[in-house]
Amino acid sequence: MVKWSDKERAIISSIFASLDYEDVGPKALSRCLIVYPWTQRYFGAFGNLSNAAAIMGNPKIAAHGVKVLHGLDRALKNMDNIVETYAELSILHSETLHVDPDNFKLLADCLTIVIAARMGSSFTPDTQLAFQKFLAVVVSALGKQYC
Ligand code: HEG
Repeated sequence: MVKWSDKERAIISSIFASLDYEDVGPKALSRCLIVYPWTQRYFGAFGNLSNAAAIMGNPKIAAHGVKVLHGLDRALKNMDNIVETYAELSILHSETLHVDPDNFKLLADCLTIVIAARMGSSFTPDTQLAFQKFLAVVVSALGKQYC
């Protein structure tokens, strides 16, 4: 089981406490769809994704970005039990949505970049360590029900 130090817990809580879901969620998801265009295949029913501007201005993508970030709240509230917390979401992505689990890491990296850009110099190496550890556990948990 993953161990979290008090410092890591404090850093992760403080990132989420000041998180602007409506800004960061859409930016992270649209960045993922632009930088890794093959991830667009899962969003065929979301309307116009024909270029970067269309993706960034697509309201369905924006709403889904916010939804994904709120999905991370569950991990935040259950940091000592992330695998079980995400069991159902993992099954959904695997068996219903057929999302290649490699894509979880790509979205996590986009989220790190968007948050780092917003936080600027306060995104210290210690902050990055804690946040990427958190996302690595999320990515691993979302991939757990694939086998
Ligand atoms: Mg997923 C649905 C969270 C990565 C594609 N995703 C959802 C939902 C949540 C969620 C909470 C709604 C579930 C429901 O309706 O019950 N997703 C989530 C997280 C992460 C992630 C936390 C990783 C950090 N998702 C992800 C990636 C892709 C993807 C990488 C594809 C590249 N998700 C996807 C699709 C849906 C969801 C296609 C269904 C969207 C819809 O039809 O409304």
